[in-house]
Amino acid sequence: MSKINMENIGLSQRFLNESTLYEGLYIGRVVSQSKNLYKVITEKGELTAEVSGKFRYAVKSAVDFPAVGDFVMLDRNDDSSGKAIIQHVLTRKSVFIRKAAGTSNEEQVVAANIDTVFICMSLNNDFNLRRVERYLGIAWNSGATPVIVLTKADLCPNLSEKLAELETVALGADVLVTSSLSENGILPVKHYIASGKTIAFIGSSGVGKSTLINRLMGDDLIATNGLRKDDKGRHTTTRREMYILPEGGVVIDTPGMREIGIESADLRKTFADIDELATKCKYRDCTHTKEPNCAVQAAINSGLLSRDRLENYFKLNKEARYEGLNSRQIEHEKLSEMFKDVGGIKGARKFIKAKTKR
Ligand SMILES: Nc1nc2c(ncn2[C@@H]2O[C@H](COP(=O)(O)OP(=O)(O)O)[C@@H](O)[C@H]2O)c(=O)[nH]1
Ligand SMILES: [Mg+2]
Ligand SMILES: [Zn+2]
Repeated sequence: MSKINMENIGLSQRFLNESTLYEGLYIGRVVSQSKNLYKVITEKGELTAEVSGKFRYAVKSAVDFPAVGDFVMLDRNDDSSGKAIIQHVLTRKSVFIRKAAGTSNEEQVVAANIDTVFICMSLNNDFNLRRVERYLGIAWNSGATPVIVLTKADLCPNLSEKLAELETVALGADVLVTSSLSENGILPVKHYIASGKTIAFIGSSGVGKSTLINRLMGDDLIATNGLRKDDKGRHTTTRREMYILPEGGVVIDTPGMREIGIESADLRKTFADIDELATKCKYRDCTHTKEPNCAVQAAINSGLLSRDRLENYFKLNKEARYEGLNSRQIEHEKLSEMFKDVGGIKGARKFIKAKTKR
């Protein structure tokens, strides 16, 4: 008899169909990852797994490795006689990818196969419209539906003011106001929970993601115990985890992201208002900086659009511009950008030589 209702945790016909390609293997869903070890849930329960040597050899980039939320094919569905081996990752229906901002170009899968992304932001000190725009850009691109979840409403004296500000950036996304201090405070979130559905909680550290999930679980599970309510194994070293909700469906908690870089983003949805304004600019290729009869600048002057929002739009577009280039090209682009004042990379080499001679 199966212990776990796999449909409840998101196993749909689409994944089942794909799994039939792999005869003799078992399907499971990754619930946590710690270095090379994965916790995977199968219909028999939870097991520990690692990827096969062949898999490791074949992967082209970090995002190809299994991540939390992935459906994988395993050589067994119970690890009582040793770790299971992950042979394949099934095609993701959605994926939230982050890139460490500024530093390397390494991309990282935050969560896979999610239906809804809760972009969490607290109503006190974390409240930042520019950050919402950044998260929305990535979320729209992930294939999941973003929802803005405002937390700690109990700490906010000017809610209507904050909501009015948020309205100028949320555009197509729902906005929920929550507080984890009371049962009523988390009601808005419950509408999004359903059997078979996966919700990922994204947002800065300290905004109350884990607290909210604990509330939904009806228990203080996080930071003490993982998926299971029994006393086997504490997942203190794992970085993010998936939880099965008592009411059905699953949620994925993620660690706080201090900075989140945009690799590929769907900025058309995030900044649909600016794109709409741009259609009214005199010049088709208007950069909305100093051209005459620029509808975007006009909107700023009339107070319809905030200057900060436009600046963030420029900034995110510039980051996302690297999309589609390989890492060497990206480095080249970045260096050219960095050294454009000293005559590009060639100039930069001379410049650096001259500097080090001194
Ligand atoms: N006042 C208030 N504090 C909260 C609320 N939710 C979480 N906190 C507190 O905020 C801090 C960070 O919460 P945590 O869930 O760990 O945040 P995470 O890093 O996003 O997972 C903790 O001290 C919580 O007790 C809330 O709704 N109201
Ligand atoms: Mg947390
Ligand atoms: Zn313009």
